[in-house]
Formats: sequence, structure tokens, C-alpha cells
Amino acid sequence: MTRIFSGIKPTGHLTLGNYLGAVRQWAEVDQHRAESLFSVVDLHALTVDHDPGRVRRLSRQAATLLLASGIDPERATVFVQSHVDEHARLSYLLECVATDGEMRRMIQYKEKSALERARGGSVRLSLLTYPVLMAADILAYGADEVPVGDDQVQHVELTRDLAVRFNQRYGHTFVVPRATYPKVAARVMDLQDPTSKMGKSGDVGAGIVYLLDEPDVVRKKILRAVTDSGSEVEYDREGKPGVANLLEIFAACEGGSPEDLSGVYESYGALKKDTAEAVVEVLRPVQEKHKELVADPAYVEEVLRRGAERARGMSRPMVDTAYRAIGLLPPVNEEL
Ligand code: AQP
Repeated sequence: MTRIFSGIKPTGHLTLGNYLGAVRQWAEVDQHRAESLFSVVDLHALTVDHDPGRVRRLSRQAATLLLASGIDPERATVFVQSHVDEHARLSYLLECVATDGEMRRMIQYKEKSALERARGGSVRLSLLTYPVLMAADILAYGADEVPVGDDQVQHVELTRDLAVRFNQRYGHTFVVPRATYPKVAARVMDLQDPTSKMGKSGDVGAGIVYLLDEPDVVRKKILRAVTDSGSEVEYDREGKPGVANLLEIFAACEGGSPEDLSGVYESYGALKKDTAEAVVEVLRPVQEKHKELVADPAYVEEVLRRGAERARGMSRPMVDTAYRAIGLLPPVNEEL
């Protein structure tokens, strides 16, 4: 059976981009067709300046939102990355296979390190190396597929390169995974700056729709979205990025394609109004379920406890195999 791994990092409140680009696909499609693992990858939230209490709160919230989005813990393994030591254990081995040049070419490293420097801060070493930890997240489970939004493509490519290199040097150990993306909304853009990705750790702004935004807040943000010059509603990502983004969001919510919606609307205002209502309706059941789950924190904790236990059982043999393959001596009394 196909195995899937994907994760979400608790660096901010989950956005409409996270949902349409990743989480909805996990809940509606992936968990039904494959053996799936979905993780709150909290170690990745430590790569930039962070508040420990906030990371804990956001981790709990992200896990609750995964369940509220319809991920069924009886079907999929839902867990917190730091509860399973194998990720960090394997990451070090993969650091011994990766090169510093590869790490410095990562777009997210370039963008986020530039941002940190511009703020006058220092750049954590983990910001450079976390794509290796991400490779470990995936390879530890022998995942065949990694469903992601398109900002993560480069990291999955790196994961493939590291798996192939390790296998060539030390004998076949890892499955070489591939990234999969949703057909529409693989990159939802910021409503106020449609040339930038809608990102959860960005400044809290009018351009980001959060999964837990009240309906009226969602409406206000979408009605105020930046559109483009001219008045024709056509799907042109280069020439009309604001309108194209709204068409993508609308199509993702309604299940069509943005091209088909091109020309259907006579004004930007009408498109915004319908997009806002479509988003409110898509978020409604998630928000309702979230409210129920927040009232039952013991249930969420138990899901995470069982998920971590299952994830440990699945990853341990693979990571042990990698330890042997790379040349590390097994502990005494342990069979080869
Ligand atoms: N704007 C987006 N459109 C489509 N997909 C998106 N994803 C993120 N933003 C968008 C996808 O959501 C999944 C989880 O993302 P992540 O937690 O790993 O973090 P990220 O990719 O770095 O996204 P963020 O939300 O922008 O976080 P920050 O601001 O901390 O960098 C991934 O599959 C991602 O592709």
C-alpha cells in the first residue's frame, strides 16, 4: 500500500493557504487512498526566533485543526514530531550525506535568512539544516508520496537526492519519495500582495485568511483584496495576479478550475463577494468541529499519544537499518 507523510509547522495560526494547498487534500483524499502519517512538525518551528509557550499553544492548535479538518485518527497517524526521537536520530545521518552547498541553495533559507538579517537578528544554524530534518521526517517512514503545496517542492527534491545518494553509498535503505500537489491552489497568495505567498508566520495582516477567522473577518479580508488594473475578470497569473488568486481560491472552494471561471464574472466586486461566501462555507464545518474538540483536550492528547506510539513503531526499524548501513556499531546484545 502507498505510504504518505506530510507535516505542518506551528509557526503561526494555520491559513487558508495551508488548508487549500495541503490539509484539505490530506483529509478528503489522501487518508482514504493510502497509509497516511500527518505530523505537527514542531522542531521546525525552532529555526527562527520563537516564544516557547506560543510554539506549545500553536502545536496543540495545529493538531486540533488537523482533526477538525476531517483527518480521522483511526485511519491516519496524527502525531507531534518531537514525540518521536527517530526524526532527530536520522537527521544527523542525513547531514553526513548532504553538503553545505545544497543547503545554501534552498530558497526558503535564502528568503528567511535575508529577513532575519534585515531585522538585525542572527540566523540560526537550524534554519540552514532543517531541510535535512524534513528529509528525515519523510525517509524515516519509507513514505512513497509527500502531498505538499508548491513552496515545499525544493525540499522534497532534496529529500529524493539524499535518499538516492545514501542508497548508492551504503546500500539500498530508503524509499525515494515523490511530491504530490493539489490541482488548484497549490500556492495561495497574500490578498494584499498577490505576488507573495500567503504565509502563516508573516506579519498579521489583512492579506492572510486564518482558518479560525470569524466569517465577517473573512468577508472583510476578501472584499478588500488587492485586484489589478482593468476590469475584466480573467485568469492570468502573470498579468493579473490579484484576480488570478481570487479565481484560484474560489475554484478550490467550489471544486472547479480557475480557467473555467474566467469570463464568468462581469466585475471584480461580484467575484470577491462570491469568493468570500465560498471561503466562509468551506471554513464553517472546520471551525464548528474545532470548537467541539477544544472542549475535549483529553481526546486530542490521547490521539497524539497513540499517534506517537504508532509512528515510533513504524520509524524505528528504518532508522536502525540506516544506522547499521552507514557503519555504526550496534549496541551490545543487539542482534545485527
Ligand atoms: N500559501 C500556500 N498555498 C498553498 N499551500 C501552502 N502551504 C503553505 N502555505 C501555502 C502548504 O501547507 C503545508 C504546511 O506548511 P508548513 O507548515 O510546512 O509551512 P510552510 O510551507 O513554510 O508555509 P507557511 O504557512 O508559509 O509557514 P511559514 O510562514 O512559517 O513559512 C505545506 O505542504 C505547504 O506547502
